[in-house]
Amino acid sequence: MNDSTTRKNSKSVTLSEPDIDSLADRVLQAQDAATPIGKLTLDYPDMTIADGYEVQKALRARWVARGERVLGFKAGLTSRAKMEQMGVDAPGFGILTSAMARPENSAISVTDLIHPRVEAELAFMMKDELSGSAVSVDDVLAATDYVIPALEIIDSRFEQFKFDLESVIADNCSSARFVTGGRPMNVDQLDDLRTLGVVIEKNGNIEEMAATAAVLNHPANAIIEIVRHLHAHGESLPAGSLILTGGVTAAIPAAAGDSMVARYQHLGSISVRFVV
Ligand code: OOG
Ligand code: MG
Repeated sequence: MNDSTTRKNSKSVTLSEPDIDSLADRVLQAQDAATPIGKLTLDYPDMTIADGYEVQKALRARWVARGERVLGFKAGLTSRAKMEQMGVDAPGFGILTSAMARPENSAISVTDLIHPRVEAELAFMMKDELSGSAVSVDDVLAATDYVIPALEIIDSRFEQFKFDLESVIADNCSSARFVTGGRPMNVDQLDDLRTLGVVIEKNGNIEEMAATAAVLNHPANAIIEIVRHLHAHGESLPAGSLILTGGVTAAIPAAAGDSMVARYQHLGSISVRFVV
């Protein structure tokens, strides 16, 4: 199939501007109507990763035009459990906006979502800007204001939650809602950001558990990847950004009536419940 001679160059944009705009409209419409669509590569089989990011950029422009503020960024598909669950082999990046943020302990309506799933992630709040292609874990930690538990509620716009990397990137990596909570801590208050245990309960039963090293061996590596990604697009990671570094386990489906709690070693717990 895609061997090295036939593999499309993922770095080049191949779609026309009208196609990019119409795909962004298609994804936005699916999101707003909570109605799933086929993955974009069904219609555009030659679409590249770079095309996916162009569609994401057009989607972002539409969100901003209707008043959403960009609060930060998300890395997705950063743990082996997530990659295996979704059948992809590389991380993807997206943006976080004010329309996705929900308070801790809040009731999340499933009526305006298609097939929500919950992920437990370590989130970072940045106090300094990061830029360039050679950022280290120490640079990330020095630029971090605090880390805090997060739950991300993802919701693919694609039928049966099935996609490829090109399509999911165009869909802003399935972003839908997110919650931060528990106990924020400075990184120097924690021995090692790789060895924090996380246990996720659904309706009182433990469903998944992991340590934070599940994310690229160190969740700061997800931020390094985001900074590299931004750098490749001529951007930097601004101070004040919130970053979700990616689910530490496979995502857990949620329906009205479900409650989810993630318990983080040293960082407290965070919960959401789902309603119609
Ligand atoms: C893509 C987004 C994955 C994560 O934390 O890994 C993600 C998906 O699985 O739908 O947000
Ligand atoms: Mg996520």
